[in-house]
Amino acid sequence: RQVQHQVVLSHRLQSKQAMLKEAVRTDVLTITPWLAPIVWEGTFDPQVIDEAFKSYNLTIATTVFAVGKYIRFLHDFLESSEKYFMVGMNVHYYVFTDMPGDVPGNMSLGVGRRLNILKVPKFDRWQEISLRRMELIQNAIEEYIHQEAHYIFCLDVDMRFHGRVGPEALGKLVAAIHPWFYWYTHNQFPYERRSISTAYIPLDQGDFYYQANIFGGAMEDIHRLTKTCREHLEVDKSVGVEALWQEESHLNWYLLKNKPTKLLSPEYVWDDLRGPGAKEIKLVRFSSVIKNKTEIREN
Ligand code: 5GW
Ligand code: MN
Repeated sequence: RQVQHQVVLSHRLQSKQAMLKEAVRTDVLTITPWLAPIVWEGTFDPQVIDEAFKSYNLTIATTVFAVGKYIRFLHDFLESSEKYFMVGMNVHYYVFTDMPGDVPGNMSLGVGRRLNILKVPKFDRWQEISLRRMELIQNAIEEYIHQEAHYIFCLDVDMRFHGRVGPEALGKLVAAIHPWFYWYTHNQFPYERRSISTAYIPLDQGDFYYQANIFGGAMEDIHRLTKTCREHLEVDKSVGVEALWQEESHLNWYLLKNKPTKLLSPEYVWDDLRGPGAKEIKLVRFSSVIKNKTEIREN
């Protein structure tokens, strides 16, 4: 006993990994039943992560839609992203907008970071945007993003970064746990429950409820995800069905059938409407700003 204890102690002093063991979270789930890590503050060492990724010199593509009045969110989104998102890495933003002239031109971007503007039509119906987002991302991956980046993240624009989102978030297929539903059981998740929809998930199935505000991964994986969701959105449209939470419902279907290799805790997709309250949230990294939905969604 005594000897063993000493071995453990000296090992702890020598190894950073062993020290991390001390910090591992016990108040939340940190690994899925299929052995994908769930990233929470305290489950990784930011310096070790940064060091580990440095030599790969990775490029991360980041898509964000700013159509119509949503262009007003872009400045704060980009400004906060430059402060906290994949700092020290190459980041290529792809801003999809109907108003290229209104994209803030005075943003100063870090070394290795670029902003590309892609013009899209102004959609008449708001349903159109959720229908077209997956398609436009799929096409952009096929046309140029696939050669320009190793990983891709797809983000909502009505968001702001408040804390580090670094390479600890990288993986083959990455999704974030919705900040409103993480204590719910799968039968309570707002999945699409009508079997007529391609996003249908029966009451007895489900792992997590993911929020569509942030998802990402390796290029081929996100290409397949956007292609499948786009096809399903179109099939639904052709029979006059719209899933409960549009592309989020289809994303949840896809991730049930194709398990993500890494999950981001709600630290990575918080909602300002929830306030800072929850004690398991040690650090809000990225969160939805409060918006007047009625005002911003009228043409
Ligand atoms: C407009 C009307 C209804 C719903 C969405 C839109 C809309 C969304 C739009 O007019 N312009 C636009 O650029 N978007 C993009 O879709 C933004 O990137 C936005 O962050 C994303 C998702 O729409 P949200 O943020 O309104 O959805 P929630 O579920 O986060 O509130
Ligand atoms: Mn949003």
